[in-house]
Amino acid sequence: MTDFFAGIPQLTYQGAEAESDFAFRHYNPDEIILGRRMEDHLRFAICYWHNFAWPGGDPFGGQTFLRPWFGNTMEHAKLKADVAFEMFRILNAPYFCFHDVDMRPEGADFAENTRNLEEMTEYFAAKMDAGGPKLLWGTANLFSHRRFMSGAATNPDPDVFAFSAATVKTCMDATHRLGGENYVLWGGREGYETLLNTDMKRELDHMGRFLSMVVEYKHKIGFKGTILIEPKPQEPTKHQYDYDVATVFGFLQRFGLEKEVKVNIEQGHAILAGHSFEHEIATAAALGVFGSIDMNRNDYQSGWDTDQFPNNTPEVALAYYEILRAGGFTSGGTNFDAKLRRQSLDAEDLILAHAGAMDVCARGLKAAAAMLEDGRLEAARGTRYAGWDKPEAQAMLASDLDSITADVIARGVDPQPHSGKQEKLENLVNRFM
Ligand code: XUL
Ligand code: CO
Repeated sequence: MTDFFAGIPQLTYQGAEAESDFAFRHYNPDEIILGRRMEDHLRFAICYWHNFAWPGGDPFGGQTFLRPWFGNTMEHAKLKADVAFEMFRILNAPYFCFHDVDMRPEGADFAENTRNLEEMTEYFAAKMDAGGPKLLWGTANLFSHRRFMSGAATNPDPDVFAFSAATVKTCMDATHRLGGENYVLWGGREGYETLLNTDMKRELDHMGRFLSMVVEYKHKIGFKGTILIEPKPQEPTKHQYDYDVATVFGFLQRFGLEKEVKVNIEQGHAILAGHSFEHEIATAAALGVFGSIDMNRNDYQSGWDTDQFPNNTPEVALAYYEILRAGGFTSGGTNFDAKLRRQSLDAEDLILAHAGAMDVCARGLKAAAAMLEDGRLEAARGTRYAGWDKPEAQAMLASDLDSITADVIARGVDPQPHSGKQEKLENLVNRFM
């Protein structure tokens, strides 16, 4: 036990009228929603990086957080893990997620990185065996170290491709060892700053080959989890190749990987791409590649990836509505890829940020489930497309332009517009919030 969270109790569900700050008001893991426990619907994961590795910097200033585990030794890494697993327990979190660099000290070379990662993986495994949470996903940080400044798989230097591929192998091994249910690739610096120095065709080919190698390795080691790509349109590079869900799907199809790889959709990244979160989720569901979510929002005015905890129930409800319509999570879950604001210095801030976020998600899920059970939204959608249920409409899809034209003339087809009923539907949705 460390004393970092001294005095903070383990959080339990105490209902909306709870007095204490340290309580769940809406997140009730055992409550049954649409026949499934709330915990099994939401599948919350706590991220290692923003909570335990990020020092509180912004573009104008460095570290604001003073944490006893900041430092680049194995002792620091183990203290960090001790505190992290205490936080997982306080929050009753079923899952966590990590990058290699979050959990291990940086070594002098690849071999030392690997030794450090392997030792920390065993340290984590022991904590997980002793009742800790499960691993939702692992990933490699191929964007912070200066060697990755011009990309990883898309780097002009083949040695960086090699270093990146070898690093991903070790991270997949660690994820497999810890029973991870997914493995994520966010293309941190897979993109470019200027076309003047960039061979885009070559970079895209390399990125496709890299991903194919990841899938081949997954099968080789018998990893049963899902490989996920996390789209993002820009930041850090000006043009990120995995722009959004539709772009990633086109890329997967080009390399024949659309049945092997799914997407991890982050709310803030959707916003940066000019989409809503629910648009990205619905796109992935329609294309058969919906995997998991990073539930962290951006500031709507700043235009940056601010990684804030969710605090807007209606927004979250519309996202879970699309997830429920798609059948809910399978291997995926709700990862809070969210960080405190840099003035939130206290240990309790870490706990309260997650408690609030988990409650907001629980409220959103309950509203989404109620809308589905009510059925009026789906009925209105059904009515709008009812013409397509007729056999002649289905037959038209199997015919051709000549036959359709003949039919339009023969029947004197003269379509009359119908109201889309948007405001009526928005009013209906608001009754569930
Ligand atoms: C970056 C981001 C990452 C990925 C994992 O914007 O979201 O933290 O989730 O590398
Ligand atoms: Co993310």
